[in-house]
Amino acid sequence: QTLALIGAPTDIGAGSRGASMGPEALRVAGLQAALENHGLDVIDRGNLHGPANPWQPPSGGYRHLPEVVAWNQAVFAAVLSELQAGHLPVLLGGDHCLGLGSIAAVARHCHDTGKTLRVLWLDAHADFNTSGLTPSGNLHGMPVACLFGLGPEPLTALARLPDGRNALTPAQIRQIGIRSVDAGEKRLVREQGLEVYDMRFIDEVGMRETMQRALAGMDDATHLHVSFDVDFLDPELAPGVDTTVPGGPTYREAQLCMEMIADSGRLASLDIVELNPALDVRNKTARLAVDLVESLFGKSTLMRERPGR
Ligand code: DIR
Ligand code: MN
Ligand code: MN
Ligand code: MN
Repeated sequence: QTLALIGAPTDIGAGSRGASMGPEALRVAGLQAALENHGLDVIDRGNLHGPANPWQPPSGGYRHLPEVVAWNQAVFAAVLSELQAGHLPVLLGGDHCLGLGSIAAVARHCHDTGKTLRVLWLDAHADFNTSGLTPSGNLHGMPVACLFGLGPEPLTALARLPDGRNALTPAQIRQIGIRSVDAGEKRLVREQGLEVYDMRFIDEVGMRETMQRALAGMDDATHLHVSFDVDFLDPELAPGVDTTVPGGPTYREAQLCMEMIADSGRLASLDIVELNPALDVRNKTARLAVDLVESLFGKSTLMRERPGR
């Protein structure tokens, strides 16, 4: 398996500056060497380019929409080209607005190759706002809605498949670790029937049962995409993010989550987003992200049998 690291150094969709330094912080934390030590082939494609952050207030409900579109077009092209080359793309964000371009490319590839897409959205937030619902105008709070066709035309167009369907339907995504959903966003999540394993759910049934449910029903034709917003993690462990929300998964819960995804054997693309080195402490959040991504690619304490699928 060959992994392709794609840096997207921007904070264009976020509410604070700094996620633009995410790709470099992950490199400094040794992402490539960690994965290579684990026997994977890793190519670092360097960074994509896009417009600078003009740091303007929202207009028409969206902040920096033209710039967000440009960055997502670049991400879409880069991710699709790695998939077409048979590589496993790893998007190094950048803020989570880029999940739109990344998953739109994955959905396009699945459409072209007859695969079934399953997305795991690891996040403190549902990222399901629209221009009418958003309290901030920040597009990093809207990528899931855009993938469902709810959003500004240039972004929903990027996420539209050649047959006219949207990139994602509610049945294809599972959200895990959610603990901050805005008032209007809550109603839309309910209305659209999103499958959300929020922190209350994880408290009640545990991470093991949560992941068994989130990963259920996959088969050989499944392309599993993980969109890992680093604010998924408890902020005591991972302070280097823009919007910390207390009460996230512990270190052990996060490890189990990643290990169970690895055991599924289906992981085929990944986003690592929202890491903000300007808010981090001696790069510890980046190092934790690298540690967890190693588990996501199969690192485990012992030589274990992979559970039957
Ligand atoms: C909030 C914060 N729900 C918003 N969102 C995110 O502005 O839409 N923070 N995604 O990471
Ligand atoms: Mn190759
Ligand atoms: Mn997010
Ligand atoms: Mn988040």
